[in-house]
Amino acid sequence: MTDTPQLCVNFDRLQQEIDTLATIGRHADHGIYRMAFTDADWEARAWFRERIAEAGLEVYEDGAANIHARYKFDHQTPSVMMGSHLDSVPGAGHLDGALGVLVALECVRRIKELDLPIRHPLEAVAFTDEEGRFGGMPGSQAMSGQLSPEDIYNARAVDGETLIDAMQARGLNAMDMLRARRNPDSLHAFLELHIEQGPVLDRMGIPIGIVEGIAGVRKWDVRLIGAANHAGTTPMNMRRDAFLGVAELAGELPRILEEEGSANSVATIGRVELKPGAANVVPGQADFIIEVRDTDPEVLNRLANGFRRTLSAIARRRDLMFEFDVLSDIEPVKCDPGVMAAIAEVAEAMAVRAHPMPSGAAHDTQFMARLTRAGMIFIPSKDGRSHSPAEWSAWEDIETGANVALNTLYRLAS
Ligand code: HGY
Ligand code: MN
Ligand code: MN
Repeated sequence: MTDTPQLCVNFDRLQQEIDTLATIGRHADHGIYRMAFTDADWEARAWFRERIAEAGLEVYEDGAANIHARYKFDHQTPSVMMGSHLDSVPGAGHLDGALGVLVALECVRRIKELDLPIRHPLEAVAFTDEEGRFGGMPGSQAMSGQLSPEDIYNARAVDGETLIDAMQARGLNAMDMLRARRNPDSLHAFLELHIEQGPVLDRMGIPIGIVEGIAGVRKWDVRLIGAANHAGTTPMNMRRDAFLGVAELAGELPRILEEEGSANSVATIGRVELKPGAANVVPGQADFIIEVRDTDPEVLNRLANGFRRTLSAIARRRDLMFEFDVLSDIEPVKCDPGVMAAIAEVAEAMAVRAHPMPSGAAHDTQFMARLTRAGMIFIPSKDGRSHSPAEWSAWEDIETGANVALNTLYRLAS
């Protein structure tokens, strides 16, 4: 790397685009609400397409509505692809996904502007629904050929809207997602820059993370069914209270993690809905979503079995029934050693400290890693906050990360 001059992004332009994109879908609580296929997501996509055209890059949208910015794409030479997502969780920060998409665009645009010699075409991509509003990560799943017709039929949001209807409302046919699959030979490598969304780099004071592996996620939608009854007249020992079933399972999480999990394991019940939901009615039904994560597939299986055993014991004891649907089943992946080495060499040549580490968050990279050599660059998240309006990264860390990404992309493409 010492022989190649250090390339730099146009940071003023990148900063301006980050600030502009952050206004799309922002609510009064300062959170971003760009959930997949909502108006805000659609507005952000249109804005992104304009930036691509303005940069003189080719705009391409595949059957899964993944938006590509292409440079020197010739439909035969394998590309180097870089990207992330524009969609967000409700009440998100302004950098999760968005930063990776804008840095990818800036890197491709910069290499074009500088007219640098490259051997591989470049693609900057915004993937569809990385946050899994409809379950999984349909955009990168489709591109990597991990999406089946059944997945598409079953994909629905927690509010019941199906992916098919959401895409139809945007004039898209969800079954076209099956056409987004890329031939592995069409890609040379994949790179994603993302905020860490955890506290490690911030605490260590290190500006760059080199991701070694990405945690897998198992997410279930569970319905615990008991019997609604009068809150005043039903004795405690005659209740089939669905909420107490969820509460007991939540109390068991630490034991299950201790017995079946590893140091990387986490489990979250992020959503509970009680029915009928009145203060003076014993809840007859509790719908909740539980997700578990770990970097080791074996541990994920053990945790899943542990939860299922515990849930069925609680249901039996409390005379409850339970049904569950798998919302996401995303396997953990290892990043490509060659791409990791490229990031490390660039960081060293730039005299920037870099720290190899796992990712507790899921990312499009874990599907792209099944298609081609894939790697991720992390930058620090202030106090490790994310999926919250408190999400923040220092501008100098954003600039350092963008320059490491630009030099890594150039290295991979030339
Ligand atoms: O949930 C995640 O880990 C990612 O933000 N989709
Ligand atoms: Mn996220
Ligand atoms: Mn993300």
